Amino acid sequence: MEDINLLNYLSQNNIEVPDGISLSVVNLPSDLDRSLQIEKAKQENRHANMKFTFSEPTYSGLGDKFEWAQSCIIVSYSYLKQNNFNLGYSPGEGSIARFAKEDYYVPLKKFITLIKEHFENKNLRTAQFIDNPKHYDRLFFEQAGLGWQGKSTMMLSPGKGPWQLIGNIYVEKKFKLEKKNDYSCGSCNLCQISCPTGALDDDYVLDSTKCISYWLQSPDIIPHEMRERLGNRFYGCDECLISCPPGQDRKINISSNSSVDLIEILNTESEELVKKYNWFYIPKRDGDFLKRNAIIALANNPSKNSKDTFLKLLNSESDLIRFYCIWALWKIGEFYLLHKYLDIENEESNLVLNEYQRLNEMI
Ligand code: B12
Ligand code: SF4
Ligand code: SF4
Repeated sequence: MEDINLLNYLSQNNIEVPDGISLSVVNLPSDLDRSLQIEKAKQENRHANMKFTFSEPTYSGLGDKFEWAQSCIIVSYSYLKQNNFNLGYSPGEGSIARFAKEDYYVPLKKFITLIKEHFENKNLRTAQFIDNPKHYDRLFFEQAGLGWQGKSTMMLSPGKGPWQLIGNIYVEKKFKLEKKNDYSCGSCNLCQISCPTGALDDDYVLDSTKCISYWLQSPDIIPHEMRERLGNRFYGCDECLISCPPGQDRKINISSNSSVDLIEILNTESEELVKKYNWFYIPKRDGDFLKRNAIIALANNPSKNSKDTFLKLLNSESDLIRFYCIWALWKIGEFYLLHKYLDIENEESNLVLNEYQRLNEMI
């Protein structure tokens, strides 16, 4: 029987493609393998010790994972059309990158599950991967004709730009392939110029040790120079996406409420924060790391109540919170208050004491 086009197949089987979802397919075996590049990023420590796909590059980067799989369907969800840009922040406001404003993986998972159930009902094998450490999700995107990998390392599509999340499902069925267009960034380098930290200085390569998005989800101590560069970002970073021309056909709304109240976050219990932002990647599922992000963001974009908030948090039981509050008070020029408010004599944490001494020597 002749292979059928994927979209026609879905339509014949009454599977409707929801708004925002794009999909295409590659037939397998593909000979596609990104293991070496992922391993290289690891060797050069550009992976910043992250686990994810770096744990086992020879598997995560491999296209031909299953001998039974005849194709892989690549599904992308374009999340920005339900969103607005927010270019202006008031004092005390933090930002959340657009991909995390809500759990945009839900529509992607729902559609991929629908496809999975369809094939399984026909006794055909499937394997799905959505933001899974065992699969490099960008692997087939270009080959499937959905777009291209940009200098920001983001997968881009005409009209949608980088504002899309990607999932993959391997299936035991072949499809007719679509014509593939030859896209590229050309001489554009706006993402590289826009990146606040130089993390994209080499074309098509990201240095995660310099990436704000990485630091906001890292359990490690954020270096001083990086803390300032985080600006008012509370989770994620969008600079290399906002600057990308293929994704510019979007509504701009300067006064949209796509920001968070940082003091409100700092007044919320850490456990509550983990529940509230349950789709975020939070190290050790410990909400203190979200508070850390909020302290840094508030120090970089202070409001009139910031000082009192930081002073109150000096009584926190968490070393991490006291540690970052010391820096925050230094950043907003109120370090001298620590002599009065921080119980240095009885401070047991070396982390806190070292930070205090280090900043004390700097003023
Ligand atoms: C680890 C990870 C991160 C890390 C590292 C990101 C990175 N670029 O590797 C951090 C925390 C920094 C991160 C940040 C973000 N992430 Co992330 N992340 C992942 C994850 C889990 C693994 C990525 C991975 O394997 N990287 C390994 C490195 C080596 O791959 P790479 O950077 O793509 O490098 C390739 C190129 O350098 C290429 N290459 C080398 N030389 C050359 C030369 C040429 C000419 C070309 C064309 C290519 C090329 O080879 C490498 C391998 O293919 C995936 C989910 C998954 N399971 O795949 C999501 C994923 C990549 N993230 C995603 C998103 C949305 C983001 C953010 C936008 C979130 C935000 N707003 O803050 C940022 C974007 C930062 C950026 N510019 O990439 C999406 C991206 C979707 C898309 N349109 O591409 C993914 C696919 C999740 C998903 N399922 O949708 N992320
Ligand atoms: S997410 Fe931010 S810090 Fe990371 S590469 Fe993009 S612009 Fe640079
Ligand atoms: S900003 Fe320009 S160079 Fe960077 S990914 Fe987008 S099109 Fe490519």
